Amino acid sequence: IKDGIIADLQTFKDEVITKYPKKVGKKRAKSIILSDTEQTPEIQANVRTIPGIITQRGCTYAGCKGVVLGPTRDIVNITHGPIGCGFYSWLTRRNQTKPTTDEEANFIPYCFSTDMQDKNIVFGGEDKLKQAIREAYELFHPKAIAIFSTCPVGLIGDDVHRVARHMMEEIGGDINIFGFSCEGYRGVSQSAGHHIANNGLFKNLIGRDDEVRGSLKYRVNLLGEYNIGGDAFELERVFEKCGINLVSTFSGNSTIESFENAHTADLNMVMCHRSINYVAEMMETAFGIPWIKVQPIGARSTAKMLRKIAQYFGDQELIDKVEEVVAEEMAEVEAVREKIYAKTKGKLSMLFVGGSRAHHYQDLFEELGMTTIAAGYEFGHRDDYEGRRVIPTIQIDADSRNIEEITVSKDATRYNPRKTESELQELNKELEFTEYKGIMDQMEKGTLVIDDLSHYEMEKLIEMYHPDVFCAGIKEKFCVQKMGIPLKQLHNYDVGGPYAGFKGAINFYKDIEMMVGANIWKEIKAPWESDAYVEAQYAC
Ligand code: CFM
Ligand code: HCA
Repeated sequence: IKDGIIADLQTFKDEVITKYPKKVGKKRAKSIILSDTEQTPEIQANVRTIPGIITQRGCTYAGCKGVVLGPTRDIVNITHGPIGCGFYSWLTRRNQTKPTTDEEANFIPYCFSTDMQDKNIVFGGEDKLKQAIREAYELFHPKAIAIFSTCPVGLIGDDVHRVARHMMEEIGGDINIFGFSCEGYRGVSQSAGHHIANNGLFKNLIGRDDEVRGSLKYRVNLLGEYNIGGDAFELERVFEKCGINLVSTFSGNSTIESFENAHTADLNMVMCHRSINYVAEMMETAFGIPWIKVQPIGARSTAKMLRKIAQYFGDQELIDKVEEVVAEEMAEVEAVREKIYAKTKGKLSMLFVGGSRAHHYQDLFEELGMTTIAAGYEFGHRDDYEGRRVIPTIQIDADSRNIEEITVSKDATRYNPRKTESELQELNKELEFTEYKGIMDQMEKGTLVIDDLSHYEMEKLIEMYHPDVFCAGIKEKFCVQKMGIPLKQLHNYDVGGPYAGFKGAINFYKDIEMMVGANIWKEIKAPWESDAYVEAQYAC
C-alpha cells in the first residue's frame, strides 16, 4: 500500500497546481517537491504567502514574544498593543516552567498588555506603555521587563526602545528594560521574530554575568528547546543522570540568570536550529563557543546526542556514564516499543509543523515503523529542507550589542578548552558533529515535501491519501478530524507530553498507538455529508 501511495504522490502535485490560477500554480509548484535523498532538489521557502491563500503561518510578534522570550519565567513580558495579541499568546503554547524555590518569580501565568484603545492609536501609546511599566514594577519588582511591539505600534511610530531607556532611568537601580521591534507584519512569518528575539537576547542578556556556578565539568547550553509539555524537564533529568552540566536552555524553563551566564559553557547544542541559530553563531563569534546540532526527539536520537556530548569532551568517565545511562533507558524504551510496534508498523503519517518539528518527529515515527509520506514546514528556510549545504548568511545586526566590547569576555574560555571547527570535524563522522541534515535528507524518495502548506492543499492531501495520522496545530485540528483522520498537535501536544528524551519517546509511542488504533474515526460523517443537514441549515 505504502509504495503504491508514494508512487502516486506526483498526482497530488499535478492536481493541486492545475486548480490554482496559472500564476499562483506556477509559484506554488516551486514549494511542492518530491523528495530525493540522492540528489536533493531545491525548494522555494521563506517567501511571502500568496495573498488569498489560507496559510497556517503565524506572525513576527508570535515568533519573538511567544516563542523565544515567552518561556523565561522571571521577565515581565509586556505586549504593547490591542488586547487580542496578548490574549491569544497567553499560555496557549504550553511552555512549562518550574521555579526552584517558592519565592522565585514566575510571571508565565500572567498576561501583561497595554490594551491599546482607539485613542492610543490616534494620539500615541507611549504614555500608556510607561504607565504599564510603572504598574508592573510596583506590583512585581521584576529584575527585567521586556516590551513587545504589535502591528499598530510600528504603524503609529511609538518608540518602545526610547520608552525602555526612559523607564530604566526613572525606576533606577539595576532593573533591565528592553524593547523588541517585532511588529507582526515584519518579515513573512514568525521566523523574522526569532531573529529579532535572538538579537535582543544577545544584546541585553547573554554574557553579563561571568560567575561560574556549579561544576566546571561538561558545561553545555541547549539552544532551541522550549519546554513544551515538559520536554525540558525530561532532558534536564537525562543530563543530570549523565553528570552533564546544563548551564542554560534557550529558553525552556529558563531564567534571566541562566542567559546572563550562558557564555560560561563550553559547548552549545542546537536543537531547533530554525529559531535560535543566530544566538549560536553570535556566541561562537563573541565567546568562541562552538555549536553542534542535536536532536533529542526520538529515543535513538537522544542516545546519539548524549554520545556526541561525551565524545566532544572525550573523557572516558563521561563516555562510560553515558553508555550506562543509554543502556538503562533504552531497555525501558524498547520494552514499550516492542509491544506497540506491531500495531503501528506500516501506518502512514503526514507532518506539517513550524520550522523543525515536521522533521524531528519523523524519528519517532520511524521508531514506530511508520512512514511519513508528506511533510513540510510553515516557515522553514531552505537549509531546514536541504541541510547545511545551503549556508545560511547570518549577520550580527548593527543594532545588536557591540561585538568588540563582548569579545573581551572571550576570557570565558579559561574554564575549559573549547574545540575548534577543524577539531570538531575530526570527531567521528558517524555522529555528524558539524553537519546537520534537512528534512529532505531523511524522507523516502518520492514522498512529498511542501512548504507553507495551504488549507486547500491540506484538504486535498487528506482526501486523496487518508493518512493514519495528520500532525499539525490548532488551526488544522478540527477541520482534519471532521474529515475522519486523527490529528496530533505537534505544537502543544494537545494535553500530552513530554515527548523529548527517553521517557518522552515512551509517551509518544503510547499516544500514537491510541490514535492510529482507534476505529472511531472511520465512523465520522461530517455534518455536511448529510443532505438533510445542509437543507435544514440553508432553508429559510
Ligand atoms: Fe522551533 Fe519550536 Fe518549531 Fe518554532 Fe513554533 Fe513551537 Fe513549532 Mo509552534 S521554536 S520552529 S516557532 S521547534 S511554537 S516550540 S511548535 S511552530 S515546529
Ligand atoms: C505560534 C505558536 C504556535 C501555534 C500553534 C498552532 C505554537 O506560531 O504563534 O497553530 O497550533 O506552537 O503554540 O506555533
